[in-house]
Amino acid sequence: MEKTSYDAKDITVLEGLSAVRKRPGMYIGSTGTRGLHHLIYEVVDNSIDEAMSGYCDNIMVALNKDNSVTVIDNGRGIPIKNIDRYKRPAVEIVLTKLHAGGKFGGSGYKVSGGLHGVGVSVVNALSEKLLVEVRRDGYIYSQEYSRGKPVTDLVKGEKTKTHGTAITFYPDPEIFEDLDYKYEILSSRMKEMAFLNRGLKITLIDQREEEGKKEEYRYDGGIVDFVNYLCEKKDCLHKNVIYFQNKDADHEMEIAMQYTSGYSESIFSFANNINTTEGGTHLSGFKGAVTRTINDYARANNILKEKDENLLGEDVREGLTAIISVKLKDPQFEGQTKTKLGNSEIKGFVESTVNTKLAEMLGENPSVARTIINKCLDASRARNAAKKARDLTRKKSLLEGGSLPGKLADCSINDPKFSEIYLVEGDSAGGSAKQARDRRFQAILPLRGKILNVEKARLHKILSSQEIQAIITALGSGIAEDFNIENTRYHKVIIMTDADVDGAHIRTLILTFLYRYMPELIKAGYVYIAQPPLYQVKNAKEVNYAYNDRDLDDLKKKYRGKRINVQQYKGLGEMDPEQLWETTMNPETRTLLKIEVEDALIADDVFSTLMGDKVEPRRKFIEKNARGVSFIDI
Ligand code: 0RA
Repeated sequence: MEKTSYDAKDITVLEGLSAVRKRPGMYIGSTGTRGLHHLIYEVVDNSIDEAMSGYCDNIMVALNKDNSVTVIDNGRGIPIKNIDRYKRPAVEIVLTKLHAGGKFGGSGYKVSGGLHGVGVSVVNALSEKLLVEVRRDGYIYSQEYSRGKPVTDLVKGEKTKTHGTAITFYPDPEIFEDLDYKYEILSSRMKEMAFLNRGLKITLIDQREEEGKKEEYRYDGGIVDFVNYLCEKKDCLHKNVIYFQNKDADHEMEIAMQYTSGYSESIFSFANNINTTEGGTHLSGFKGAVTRTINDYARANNILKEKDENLLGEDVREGLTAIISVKLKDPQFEGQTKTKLGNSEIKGFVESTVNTKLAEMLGENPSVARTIINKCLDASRARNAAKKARDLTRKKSLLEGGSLPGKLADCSINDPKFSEIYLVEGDSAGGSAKQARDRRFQAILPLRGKILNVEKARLHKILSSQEIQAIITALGSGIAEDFNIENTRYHKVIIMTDADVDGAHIRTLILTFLYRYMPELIKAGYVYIAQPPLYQVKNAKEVNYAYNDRDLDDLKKKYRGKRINVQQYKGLGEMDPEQLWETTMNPETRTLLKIEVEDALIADDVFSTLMGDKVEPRRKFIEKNARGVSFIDI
C-alpha cells in the first residue's frame, strides 16, 4: 500500500498496533502459554458479548491442523458499513484500531476493562495472518490481514440469509514462544463460559491430531449446573442447589449455593463472565447477607440463645460451594490484577436480594435450614477450640523464647528476596540437604513422614500437627486470614521429596496445605518443586544424571557399545551431599518447577478429587491421569 494514502488519523491507528507488537505482554499478559490462550479468549469474549446482549446462542472454537484457530458465532456480525470519519468499513476499524470494539457497540453488557477486553485488533496485531468472514445484511463479506494490516479490501461475496462472524487467526511465531494450545485449559474455560451463560452452546473442536476431539457445552441450568458440577465429588448437605436471581435496569445478579460436609469454602465470583479472583462489591454483599440472614434465622428460632455470640462469616461459609455472577453495563475493575469489582451500587443490590430470598428459602424449608445451621454451629465450636489451641501454641513459643522450629536449619542472610527454604521429606534426606546446601541463602526444614491431609481436617486439628506448625513458623507469614505475604521469610519455598509414589503424595499434601491456607504464596510465584534425578549414568570418564526415562534412553544411546553403570535413585537419601547439590540444589545447574495455579476452579476440583472424601472420583482421576501428570500441568 502507498504510504501517501494514509491520513493523519490512520497513522495513529498503525502506531497503535505496532505498539502491541513491540510490547505484547502489556496487552495479553505474556508471550508464553498464557498469552497464547488469551488470543482465543479475546475473540470468544466478543462472541459472548453478543450472547449477553441476546443476539447469539452458538459459538464454535476449532483448533486447526496448521496451528490456526477458528472462532465462529451466530451473532449480528461485525458491522460492515463505512465509518465516515475513516472512510473504511467498520469491521476494518474494529480489527485495526485499539479498543475500537466498544465504539459501535451501543447498549448491552460488555466484557470490557477486565482481564481481556483489549479488542480483537490485538489478536490481529499478533497474528501472522487473520481471516474474517462476516455474514450480515444478506451477504458474506470477507477480508484478510497480516500482522494487523489489511492485505485485501473487504470483499462482498455470496448471498446469505444467516448472520454471524467467523475469525481464523494464525498466532505469530515471531511473537509467541510456542504455538501449542492446551485442550484442557480451553475446555475448562469454555465450560465455565457455558455455565455462566445459560443456554449458550459452545463447541470445542481439536483437529490437530488424526483422531480429533469434539465437545459441546450447553447448560440449561446455568450456574445451578455449575454448582452441581463443582459438588460432584463432594458430599452435599441438602438435595437442591439454592438459587436466587434479581434484575434491574442496569444490573443482573444470580447466585447458586450448596452446603457440603467439607471444611473449605469454594466461592467463585464473576462480573460480566470475568472471574473476579480478587472479589469485590458483589462478593462482599453476598457474604454480608449470608452471615446476617443465618444469624437472624438462628435467633428467631431460638437456636442461638440470647447469651450466645453471633456466628461469624467463616462459620456460615464452612463447606459452602457458591457461584455469584453479576452482569452490569459499566463494570469497574480494580485491584492488582484488575479482577476486583468496584461498582459500589452492586453491594446493596446483592445484599438486599440475598437477605430477602435466603430468609424466604430458610423459612419455607425448615429441615434444610436446620441442617445448614447445625453445620455452622459445628464450625463455630471448632473455631473456638482452634483459637484456644492457637493461644496455647503462641504462649508456648513465647515461653520457649525464639519461635523458629528446632528442626529448621536457617540460612544466614535475612533478606527474603534472596532466601530459599527447602521442605524436605524425611530426616535422613534433610541431613544430606543440610550438608549439601549453601548455608548463606538456603534453609532446610526436614519434615517427618506424611503430613496431615488438610482437606479432611479443620483448622484446629491442622494447627495441632507439629509438621504443619513447623512449616507455618518457618515461613513466618501466618495462615488463613492472619496471612501476610510481607512477612514471608523466603521468596522461594521449594518442596523436595523422593521421586516415588510416597514422595508424590507428600508433595500433594504440602501443596494442598499451601493452596488452602496460603494461596497468596502460590499466586506470588514463591512455591517451587525440586527436580531430583531418577538415575545416575556413569562411564569410565563421566557422570551423567537422568531426570526421567527419556533422559535415560538418550544417555543409553549416547554410550551405546560402551560400558556404563546405571544407578537408580530410590530416594534423596541415596545421593551424597555433593551429588544432591550438583543435581538438585545448585541454582546454576538445577531445574525448579514453579507452581502456577492458572485457574482456581480447576485447582479446587483437583484438590477435592485427590484429597477429599469420595473414593470413586479419586480412582477415576488417577486412572485418567496416571501417566506422569502432576498438578503443575494445570
Ligand atoms: C462491533 C459492533 C457490534 C458487534 C461487533 C463489533 C462484533 C464483534 C465480534 C467479534 C467476534 N464476533 C463478533 N460479533 C460482533 C455491534 C453490531 C450491531 O450493532 O449490529
